[in-house]
Amino acid sequence: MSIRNPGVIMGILNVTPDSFSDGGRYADVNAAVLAAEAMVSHGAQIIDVGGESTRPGADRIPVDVELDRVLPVIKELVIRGLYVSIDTMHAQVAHAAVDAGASMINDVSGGLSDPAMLSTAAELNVPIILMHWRGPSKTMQENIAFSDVVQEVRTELQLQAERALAAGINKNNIILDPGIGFGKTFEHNWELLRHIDHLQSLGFPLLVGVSRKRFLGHLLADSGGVERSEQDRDIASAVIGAQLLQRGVWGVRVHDVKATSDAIKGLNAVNPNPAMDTIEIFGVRDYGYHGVLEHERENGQYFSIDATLGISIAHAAQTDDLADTVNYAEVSDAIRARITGEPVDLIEKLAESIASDCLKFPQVVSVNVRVHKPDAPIEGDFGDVVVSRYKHR
Ligand code: PMM
Repeated sequence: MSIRNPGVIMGILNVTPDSFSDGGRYADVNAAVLAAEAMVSHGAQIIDVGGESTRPGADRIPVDVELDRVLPVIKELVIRGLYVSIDTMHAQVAHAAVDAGASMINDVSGGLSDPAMLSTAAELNVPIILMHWRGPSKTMQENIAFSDVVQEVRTELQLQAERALAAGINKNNIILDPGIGFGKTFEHNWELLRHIDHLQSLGFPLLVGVSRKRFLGHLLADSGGVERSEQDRDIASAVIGAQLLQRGVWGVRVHDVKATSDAIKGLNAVNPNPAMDTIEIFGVRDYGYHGVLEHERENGQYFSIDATLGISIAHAAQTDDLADTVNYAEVSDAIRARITGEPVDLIEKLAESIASDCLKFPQVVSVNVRVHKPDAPIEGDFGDVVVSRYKHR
């Protein structure tokens, strides 16, 4: 798991008796482990373990209670090789969780609740999610005041990231989150989701959590105005999550991993070319021995490749760091290696192999490869023959 790779599904594992939507379900360790394994089998790359409820109105709990809830579960998940994040506002819990094998910290207060959180994350040198937060769950839905929610959340997230950097956290370890449902009205949540690109332009990976939140209950209310129950909000959660991923957010935090994975697959199938940034490499040319005819195999010919890589360049555009994008020289080397490598009969097969190689670059989400064979054995006057192959993750 690298935080440079987008398209992450984070599965929620709340081990709290009173959590917002699944509280009490995973009270025993075995049930929690089974639920986590099922989420991973459905496509979750991260399991987010939380021991303190953050639902509106929730009271804080002591550190020792939180530790008793999360540590036994984290240990079991880590033994099974799962990538675990600890959802906590307590630096002490974050520390103990990472000592127990957790790989990431998720702080819904963005480091504002516990003054030791940012320095702890810096010392532990693990990725940290900094969520937009203006105050504790107990009172967060009182006195909500934004005049321009998108701009204000953006500015405050930037400030949170700057504080994290000042505390010594590596910039490559920072993930931001708009904090959907935290101190925001339903309309604020929708505004943030509609303008998610504006938050992405901060140049940090963005995690978004809409799953089962109350604004969806309100959206899906029945004709009498009765809100849809929490457990019955998964379809809307999955569709919104999939669309956010297609728009290039780094990750989504969800309860129903299977529904989200299915929604992404469906969306990618009908819309394989979402409006996204691209890097295009044209005319990578070399000599190869592919073809069905004997003379093609013996004498060889030139092949020329174009590749359009679908990739979000927002992060690299801000950081100016080659590590945040694709090194096109390396892509072109990989393409050349295929042209000059093991001969195959069909350029369809060559296109397929090159497309698969391009998708091995972690930031590449989709690729369109065009294989040109200008010297193909075609009678008469002709210019070129081209086979094009599209593939996505
Ligand atoms: N939401 C909840 C809890 N933790 N963490 C992040 N980073 N982002 C969120 O949106 C978020 C969170 C509340 O939902 P839950 O009670 O269902 O976990």
